[in-house]
Amino acid sequence: MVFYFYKHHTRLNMKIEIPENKRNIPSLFVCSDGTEVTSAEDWMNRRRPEILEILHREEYGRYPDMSDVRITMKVVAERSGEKIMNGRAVRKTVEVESVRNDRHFIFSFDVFIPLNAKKPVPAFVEICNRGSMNCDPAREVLSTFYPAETIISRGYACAAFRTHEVAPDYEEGFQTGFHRLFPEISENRPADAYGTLIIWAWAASRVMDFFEQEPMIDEKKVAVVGHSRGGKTSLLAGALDERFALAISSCSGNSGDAITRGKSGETVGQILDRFPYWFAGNYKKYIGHEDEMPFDQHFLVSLMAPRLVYTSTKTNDAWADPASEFETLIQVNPVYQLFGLEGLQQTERPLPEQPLHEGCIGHHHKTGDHNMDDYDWDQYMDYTDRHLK
Ligand code: GTR
Repeated sequence: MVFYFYKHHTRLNMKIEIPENKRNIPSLFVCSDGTEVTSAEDWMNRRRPEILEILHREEYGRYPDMSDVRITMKVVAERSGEKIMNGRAVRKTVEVESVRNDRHFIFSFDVFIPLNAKKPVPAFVEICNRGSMNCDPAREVLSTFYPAETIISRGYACAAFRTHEVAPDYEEGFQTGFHRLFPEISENRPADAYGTLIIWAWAASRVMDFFEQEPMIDEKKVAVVGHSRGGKTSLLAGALDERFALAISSCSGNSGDAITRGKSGETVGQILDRFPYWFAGNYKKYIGHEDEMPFDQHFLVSLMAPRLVYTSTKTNDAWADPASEFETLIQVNPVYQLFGLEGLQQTERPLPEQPLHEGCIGHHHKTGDHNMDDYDWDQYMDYTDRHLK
């Protein structure tokens, strides 16, 4: 289907190309009252909030009412000098404390900011869902999962937080970390109560709060990055917090960047069998009934428009399913066209090692296994150099 309409507020007589719907996924463009979205304003004012609501209710859950939570943030340590990245960066350790009645919880993150910058720099927030050695603030252990030295030398600031400090990544009845603040919800969880992924996304927003206060970081140019369960979280963080200019998701697959209907590899049943606590209870309704979901994962990625989104996959990651991951981008592409923007530069899936960097939707597919490594990071930074610098 191709339809044309004229938008006064953007540059062009836009052509919106709706891709073939081979997997029978719900339309991004038809609102719940049956009317069609015809402009970028309509998307932002009507359809986007509906999509967000569906994802909260059916898949990821909602944030609790946080109006009685007092959140304070402080820099508890600041170091620079030869021992911190050979004198190239300052390291700030930030503690975020949340207090509700007599309950509180703290998590921390470390920020590196290049010292030679003449003006505020763009920045990355890494959601570190792996062991702390993958984002070691002391930089004793270096990992390509978070190449902070390279990020600094390319003129960016970066921060990483450890998901397990925010909310545990195992089933423990929602008792520790963030969950400590809301015992009444842990005891009697509504079917649309927050899962763990959305709480990790909340933590990414707290890092953004710090960036807004930090004079040497340009908070308008921040990318949130994550891999696998962290990649599901980075898309969710970008969807929920429009302060992020870019969301980068590595190998996020099921319940992340891959269309669920017709997907190979991991299913909704399999993810919920191992990680039920990542999601709202309502998601269980769709085990074995994926065709009845009033959404699919293109809903999640579409929420980034008109901001930037980048996904990457690996040839051997059959569990995540690269073809279904790319299908999501094809389906989201027309949302960018609605804004008069180029989404995907091509709708054929690229060969491995042929990154797509031109449009607002970036993507690469690399030879290898389920991982986020230095090749991926080089691509992410090439893309941000081009679109954010
Ligand atoms: C897997 C899970 C995937 C992905 C992965 C990871 O076991 O089934 O959805 O999140 O973990 O985070 O590495």
